[in-house]
Amino acid sequence: MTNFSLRAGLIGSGFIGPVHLEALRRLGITVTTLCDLPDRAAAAAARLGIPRAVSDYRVLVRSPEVEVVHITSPNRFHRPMALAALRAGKHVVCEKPLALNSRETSEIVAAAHRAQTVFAVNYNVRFYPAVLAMRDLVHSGQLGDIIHVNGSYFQDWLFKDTDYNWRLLPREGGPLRAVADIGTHWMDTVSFVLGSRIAAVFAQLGTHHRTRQRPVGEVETFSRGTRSGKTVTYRVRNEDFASVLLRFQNQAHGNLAVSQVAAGRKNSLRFELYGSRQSAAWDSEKPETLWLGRRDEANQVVVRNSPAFGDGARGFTDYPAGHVEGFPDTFKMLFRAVYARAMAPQSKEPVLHATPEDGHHEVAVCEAILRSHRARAWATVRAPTG
Ligand code: SOE
Repeated sequence: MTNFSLRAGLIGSGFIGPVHLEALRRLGITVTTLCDLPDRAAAAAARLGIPRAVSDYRVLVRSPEVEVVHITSPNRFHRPMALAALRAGKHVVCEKPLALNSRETSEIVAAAHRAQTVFAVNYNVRFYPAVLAMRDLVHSGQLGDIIHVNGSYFQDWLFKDTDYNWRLLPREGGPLRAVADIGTHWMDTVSFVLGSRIAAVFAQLGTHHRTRQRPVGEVETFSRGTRSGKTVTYRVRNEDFASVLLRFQNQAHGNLAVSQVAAGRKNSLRFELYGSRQSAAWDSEKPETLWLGRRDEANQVVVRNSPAFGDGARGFTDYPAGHVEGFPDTFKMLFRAVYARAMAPQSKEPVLHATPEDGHHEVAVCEAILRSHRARAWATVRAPTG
């Protein structure tokens, strides 16, 4: 195991902050400082066993005890926090989507170039061994040319009109919700696997609950309860579900369905690649297996670390086959790659984590999706495509 001497600071202790913390601890990385709102920082730090609590992110990013800043706050804070961390010369791991719009994300891209530190957008799905294996199947030509891609990202934690979280408010999360929150995971993952970004989209957005009940007080992602039990009715201004047709730069065609009101689907990201030689499919709720489809031979379901799984995930799995690796392990693998890069900046290892440019591109795709929905027409993604 690598001995990482770099220390982390964590901004945000909601649903995803503790996931970062746990993965960092599994890697032996010390988290010295937690930043959260003044009324929760000290209690959250005590609960999570983090020695120092602050309520001003500028204090955290300037701290000499923090070399890597993890931003796990609501989306609207990503820009100022990322820019402050970069100005302080820190490495950054920022939650997705990178910021509220492509004007903000392009500022982050420019600042990251100036800072020359490591900056990762936390698209963790890239680091499932099966996703890395799929990528290898594509790049080695085993699937042939990719003709089309099909898939979905479905959840049900916003199924009821009483389900509530900051993501439902455009000023906190941005103009799109389901697409930005989970659709971008799918789009980033598939672009990563194909080695090709999304060039154009045709989208239709839908809102099942036109009004919802907002609790008085805050509610964390995936949690059910409200603190006071009291609610107020409010009008919903972003989508519960979406259907998107996609054209990738390599001309592959895609169709994606996104929903946060799909009863029974807890956190299911699924994609199927149909190539000119064979097909491959994966579902994040069955993370350890890949389906391989053939026209003239038997199809296969292959298990991680078995021969037919291939070599694509080498270095990114720690346990033998049958010892399931899943969601928390993807964070561990992503952070291991980030901290290794930060400690060896001259390394020639390929960069597998999402870069600021990738994060910028995903936000530009979201903007194209909104334009397409409004115009009822194909929309081109307006972002540098490098
Ligand atoms: C909520 O929809 C959420 O926590 C996302 O924000 C995460 O990125 C995803 O991994 C699980 O669902």
